[in-house]
Amino acid sequence: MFIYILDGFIDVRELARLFVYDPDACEKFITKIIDSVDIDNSGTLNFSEFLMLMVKTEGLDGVRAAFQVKIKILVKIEISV
Ligand SMILES: [Ca+2]
Repeated sequence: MFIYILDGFIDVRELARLFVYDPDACEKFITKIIDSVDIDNSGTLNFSEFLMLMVKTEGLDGVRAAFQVKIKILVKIEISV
């Protein structure tokens, strides 16, 4: 599999295309991401490690916003029951 980088950059679509044609590359990429926050070296993410990953990728404000949306959904579900 070859990727032709004409402009010197890889965008999301090109990276996604690589992963469609090369699932092993996708798995290696995701493994590196998980390993970067897998503190107990379990190969899986517990909730604390997942939060660290979210903070790394979304920042504290992004995590806060994600949980606020979740809380609003839960409140709506609870009110509607
Ligand atoms: Ca872990």
